[in-house]
Amino acid sequence: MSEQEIFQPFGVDFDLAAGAMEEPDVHIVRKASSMRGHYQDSSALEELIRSGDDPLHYEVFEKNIPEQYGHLRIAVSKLQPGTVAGECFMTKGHYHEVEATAEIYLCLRGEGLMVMKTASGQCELQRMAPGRLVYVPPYWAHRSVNCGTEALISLCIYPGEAGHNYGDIEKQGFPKRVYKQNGEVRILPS
Ligand code: M6P
Ligand code: ZN
Repeated sequence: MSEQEIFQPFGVDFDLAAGAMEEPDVHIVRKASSMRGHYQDSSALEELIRSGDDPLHYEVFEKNIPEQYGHLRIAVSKLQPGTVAGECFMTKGHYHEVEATAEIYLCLRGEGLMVMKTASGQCELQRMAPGRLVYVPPYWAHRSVNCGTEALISLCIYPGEAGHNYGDIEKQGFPKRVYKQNGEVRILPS
């Protein structure tokens, strides 16, 4: 490999208390209307989109790192608190296109759950809280859910070649859903 083709080292600053990546290169915004098909109660989601003027759901801040084998992608995910007919706000969730790739989520702020499933029907949940890291192994689809009252913010690191595969999730979702009623978190079916 010639000197020109070698990717140059760089540093990224984080405000760990705020859970913010300084100077991200990419800012992805998902509003409530991006979540159609994902919540149990689709009319409650439509109502939120209408009455709440399509509120912000979650954001992803990333550095420009090649989506290639050997690299590591760096992202911060920031998921707003709230519920849709009692179901906690969540990300869409995805498998990796290259299924045999893992991901780590280091939670910086908020409280939540990482819901994970395999194509063969296993489903596991892991608690997310500041200072706790969740390891998402290869082959597990993953979705984060905000069970708290402030934004759920995590630093995510995954292989450059991993990619995102939403196919089966848009049709089938995950086997378990997370609700919050009168301040109490419930996972259904229990
Ligand atoms: C994490 C990373 C991102 C991903 C984001 C949102 O920050 O895994 O690559 O885009 O979560 O998740 P989703 O793509 O499922 O909406
Ligand atoms: Zn992922």
